[in-house]
Amino acid sequence: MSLISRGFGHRASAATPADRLPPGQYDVGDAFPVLSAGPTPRTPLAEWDLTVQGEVDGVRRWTWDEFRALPRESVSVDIHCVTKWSKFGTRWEGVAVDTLLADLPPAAAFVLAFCDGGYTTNLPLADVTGGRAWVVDTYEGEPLPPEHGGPARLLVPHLYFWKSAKWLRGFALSRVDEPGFWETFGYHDRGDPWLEQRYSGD
Ligand SMILES: Nc1nc2c(c(=O)[nH]1)N[C@H]1C(S)=C(S)[C@@H](COP(=O)(O)O)O[C@H]1N2
Ligand SMILES: [Mo]
Repeated sequence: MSLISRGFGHRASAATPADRLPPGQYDVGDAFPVLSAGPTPRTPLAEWDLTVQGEVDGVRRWTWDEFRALPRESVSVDIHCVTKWSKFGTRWEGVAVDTLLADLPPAAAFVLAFCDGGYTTNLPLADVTGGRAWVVDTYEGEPLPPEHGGPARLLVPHLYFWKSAKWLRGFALSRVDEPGFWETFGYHDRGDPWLEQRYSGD
């Protein structure tokens, strides 16, 4: 039960913060907390690449310049961290995951996102396709800062923010769902903030 009646928010506009805050979350306002399980990696762009591998024919690979030349999208989205902060209207630019996974054989149902530094997170293919996930390199019009995942991170705003892997280096496609870093430590396999899927069993 919320202390603010849902009706109150409807006076000003159709989409108010009261409507946009998933259960158990609070609005962090202008702050943008940094949550990293380890040190911030600093891979030079000349050594950076993004790959799609696993159950695909060969490996798809983009250098930084090739990645930057792909069709780009701008998105403004709300993000929700499992530690209960939410941030409204964050603006990002990057490449839709649909673009990276276009024309793949449809055998694989899951992806494991992998990163510099060793972090991983698992997602159903359906959660990173259909215009719902991006690999972003720009935040609020500026290059994505290293502490927030620069040069490039995954952005999957409809799931808790631990699924938005920082320092992304690629996707491993698989027929089987293999838990990533936090999922191995008891976080929920999918992490839908509207269903409060914080921990395994929620
Ligand atoms: N590579 C990597 N990605 C990561 C993490 C991490 O520790 N390493 N932390 C995750 C968690 S738990 C959250 S809440 C968000 C935090 O992103 P931010 O630091 O930009 O707020 O990144 C996610 N992606
Ligand atoms: Mo998190």
